Parts: sequence; structure tokens; C-alpha cells
Amino acid sequence: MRIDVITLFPEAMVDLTGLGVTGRAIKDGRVELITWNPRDFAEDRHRTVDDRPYGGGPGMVMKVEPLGSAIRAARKAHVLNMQEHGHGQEHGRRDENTRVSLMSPQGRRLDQAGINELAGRRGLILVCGRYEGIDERLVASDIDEEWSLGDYVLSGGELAAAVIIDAVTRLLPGVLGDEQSAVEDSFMDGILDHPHYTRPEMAGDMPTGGTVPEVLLSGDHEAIRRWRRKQALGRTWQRRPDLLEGRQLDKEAEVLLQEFRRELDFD
Ligand code: 4H7
Repeated sequence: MRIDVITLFPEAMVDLTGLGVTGRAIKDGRVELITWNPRDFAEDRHRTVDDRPYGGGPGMVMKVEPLGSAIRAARKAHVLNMQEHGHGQEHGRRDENTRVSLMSPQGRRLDQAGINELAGRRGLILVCGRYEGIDERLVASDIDEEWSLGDYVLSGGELAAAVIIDAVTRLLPGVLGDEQSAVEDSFMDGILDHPHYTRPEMAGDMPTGGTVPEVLLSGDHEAIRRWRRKQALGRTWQRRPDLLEGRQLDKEAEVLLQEFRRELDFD
């Protein structure tokens, strides 16, 4: 997947995504990360990218021209490969599947369903705002959609863009080995993850007694699968009941959640 990021801090973007799973995906060429700096599109001597807000008030606003030019340059780079359709490369048509997304507190709240949608696209263009935000005329003319991480304020969109890149990259074919497939991840089936344990079997000096649940040591893979699913459902019911509301649980899930409640001395 090709991902273009429009940012005043391209180095920070590369640093954030150059580690771990995303770093590997970029090195292996499964993700092509390209940054565009609006400052490189500013035409005045001081390479100005911001200006004072009309109507007054504190802070600065990102100017239309440099940011708009950077967005359009990135969009132009997203062309369909016409050779695959039997045409010459020079007729490369704009890829309408690739949209320009602004990271913003006004956006659609990001969740795993949104990430799945984004991961299904051929490319992403992520625009990072700074200062007090971007000129609204740019939102109207060059932004296709807005995404928000949640109801809080960040100093810039870069961290939000890095979050999207991380969550999307994990879903791309070949990025996670069979060993740690994304299918097993929390939220892939819309509920929270089960607890995890590793050696030692007895961790001294811990308030809980420091033992590992017996079943995980039993080697009984079916019992382990059921226990994990029960914990996942139980924790979701305890901590995020909203995730279960309006969801039809299958028979096994019903039974497991019932067991979980009973073990807690509920009904
Ligand atoms: C677009 C418009 C995303 C981007 C305004 C981005 C939170 C989120 C930004 C702003 C973001 C999120 C600029 C408004 C800085 C606030 C102090 C970048 N903040 N900002 N101002 N929730 N900030 O996803």
C-alpha cells in the first residue's frame, strides 16, 4: 500500500513509523511511505506556511496555498497502473479509491471497523494539521474525509497519522506472519482481548499469589481456546458493555459468558 503523509515534520513521521512491525513492512516494501512538506511548496522567501486568523484571536492557521499544493502533488502521484488495463502509462488516471484524509478532532471516530475500511484501499493520503488548524476553504476543496482518534486535543495530526499507519499496516497481507496473525487480535471479532501469561509459572511477591491459570498449563488446546474466549467475553462485559450491546452472541459465547458470571458469584 502506498501512504502519503502531508506534514510540517516529515522526520518525526519517519521516526514514528520506522520501528517494529511498521518499520519492517516499510523495509520489505509492503508499505511505501512518502512524506510531503508544505514548506517545500511555499513560494515566498521565508517559506511561510501559517498566518494570523481572520477575526483575531490567539495562534496561527495553516495557509491555503502551500498546504493545498502539497495535497494536490500527493494526489497526482496516486495514479492507476494503466498498463494492467492495456493502456500506456502516460494515460495514468487518478485513483479515486485513494482519498485525502484529515486527522482532526472534528472527524469520524476511528475504530477497528474504520481501520479495516482504510486497509482495504489502494492508497492513503493523510493530512496533518498544526497550529490552530487549517484554513476551512481547504477542507471544502481538498479534503475528502476527516478522522478522529477520540475526544481530545493533540498539538498536531502526526501522532494520529502514525496511529492509522500502524493499525492499517498490521492488516496488510504478509505483514504479520501466520504465527501472530491479526485474526487473533483483540477487536478483530469486536471484543476485548483475553489475558496473557508467560514464564515463570510462579512469580513471587505478587498480590494475586503469582500463579498462572491451570488450564493454560494443561496442553488441552480446546479447553484453552474456550477459557480464552470466556475471559475475552467476560472482560468485555465487565469493562466495555457497550461493545456487546445489540450484538447477537452465538450459543457458545452465551454459555461462556454465563459461566464467567457464575464464577464471579453473580446470578
Ligand atoms: C486539524 C484541525 C487530531 C488537525 C485542528 C488532530 C486531535 C486529533 C489538528 C487541529 C489534532 C484527534 C491543531 C486543533 C492544534 C487543536 C491545538 C491537529 N488533535 N488542531 N490545536 N482527536 N490536532 O484525532
